Amino acid sequence: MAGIKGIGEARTYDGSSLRIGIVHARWNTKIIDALLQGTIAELTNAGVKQENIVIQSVPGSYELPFAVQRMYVASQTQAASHISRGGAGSLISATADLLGGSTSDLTKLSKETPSGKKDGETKGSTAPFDAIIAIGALIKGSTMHFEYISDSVSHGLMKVQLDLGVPVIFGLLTLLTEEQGLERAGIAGATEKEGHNHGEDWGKAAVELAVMQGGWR
Ligand code: DLZ
Repeated sequence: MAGIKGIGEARTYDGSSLRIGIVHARWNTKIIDALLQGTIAELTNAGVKQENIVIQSVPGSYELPFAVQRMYVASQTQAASHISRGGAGSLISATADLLGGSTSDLTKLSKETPSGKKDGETKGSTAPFDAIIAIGALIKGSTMHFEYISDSVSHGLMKVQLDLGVPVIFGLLTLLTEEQGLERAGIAGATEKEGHNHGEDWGKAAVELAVMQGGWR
């Protein structure tokens, strides 16, 4: 019998014209790396082109809402300046500038594509993101940090998506133990129980929301 959890039978959505951002925390790297892999696998499975997946890392989950906000605004600014200048700029440096960091942390999975998308063409590297996925793993410790960070990040991500009008996928695991995280990242935990990689659900949710959003515009 199928489990009761998960996103259920999802329709298949074509992600081939989408541009998706991923912002992930670096705390609890083993869990994060597996979640990231699952997310990317599902995005590419849905047809999102590798060059249209842009990944940014931040130190911890607390930084996620700000980074998501900056990343989206940078992509909008980049798109606008591309239109006014009539040439391709670099979203990578625009985002890094807005985040106050260097470009070295901003991973681009492939080469830039030509911008100025027409119907049916590949989306270019200067288009605004259609959805952004925020990924983090918070593990409860002996102080109150877990409660404060979980609460503020959840509210922050909701606020960002409603303020900016772009889907932000909630990829924050709020865990009581590391083992819970390993299971939810699809890695065998201490009990050797294979879990389900929640990153796959987040990839699917991003494509679904991004495609739906196209219809609402
Ligand atoms: C400080 C902290 C702690 C204790 N635990 C975690 C965690 O389990 N997962 C996570 O993503 N981040 C953690 N952090 C770091 C905070 O999110 C944040 O990066 C710092 O407080 C700096 O703002």
